[in-house]
Amino acid sequence: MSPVREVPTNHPASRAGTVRKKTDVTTTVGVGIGFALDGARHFRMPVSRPPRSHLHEIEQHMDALTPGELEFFQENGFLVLQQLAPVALVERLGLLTEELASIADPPVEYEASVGYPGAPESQASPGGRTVRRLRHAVSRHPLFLEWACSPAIAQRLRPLLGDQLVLPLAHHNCIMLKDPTFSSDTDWHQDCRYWNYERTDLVSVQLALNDLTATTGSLHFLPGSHRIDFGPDRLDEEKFLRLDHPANQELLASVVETELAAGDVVLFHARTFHAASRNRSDQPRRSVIFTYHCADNRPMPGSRSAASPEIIIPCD
Ligand SMILES: O=C(O)CCC(=O)C(=O)O
Repeated sequence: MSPVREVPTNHPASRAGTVRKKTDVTTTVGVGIGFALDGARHFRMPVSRPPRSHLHEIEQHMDALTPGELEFFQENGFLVLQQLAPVALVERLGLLTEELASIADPPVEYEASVGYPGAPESQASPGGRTVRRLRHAVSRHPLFLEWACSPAIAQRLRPLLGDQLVLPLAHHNCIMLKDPTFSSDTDWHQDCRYWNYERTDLVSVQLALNDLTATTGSLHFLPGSHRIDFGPDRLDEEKFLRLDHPANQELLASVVETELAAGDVVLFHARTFHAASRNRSDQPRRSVIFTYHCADNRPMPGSRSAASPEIIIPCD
């Protein structure tokens, strides 16, 4: 198992991400500077507006979770934080997202690849090249890295996960697009179903870049499901929660639908069952999502979770 180099509290690399590579070589990446994680892959970064730091704005939002918020998350496995991201940052990420969506450099995930309800049947069908996720968000523009490593997020995750946070690049790390014409419903699932860590304790942070509503596509959660052990019979062969299983009925009846405005964030545990509805509006729906774990919760060697570098979040 590879050792993690700890970034001490008050390390001068504060406000910078530190990349943990498979080779155990740890390098510091200045936030605000474009970089390629993989020498073979160079994303076309939008150049119409120069990178501009929003850290001073993010720092104004550095409060930790309140005891009530902490208790809510521990009990329910998700938590909405309204207006966590500064308006200027959200607007800029939104503009970047539109540019990046129009470029749609790989790696991307197409609606047609997931085969979820509502998705085009194949890439040859009408709408078949509709992109659902722009993967590797942090490599597409440094502002996504800046947000992902920001104290606004870290301060809130430390009480949930531990002090030394790590941002895996293998999972989430994507801009989620939901097209008004071609989009899909995501059935009930746990994000940890195909992730491989010593423990399933990861927390994801999804930032709404515009409104995520019942019309544009809302996120639904099954409260407390992160604390339940689900036998394999309660899941289908793709590990979605079975809607027809008697043991799932009470939980399914407890569904909570969230609606997010631009700048709102939802935190959710990797074991929390969640689902999302398709976009039935005439506007694109945009969000960005990252996941985090504690440095002592390592990806399993040889797994997809261990196949990409990870970024050590600087301690404040
Ligand atoms: O549509 C969303 O915002 C979330 C979808 C989701 O849960 C997933 O793709 O894993």
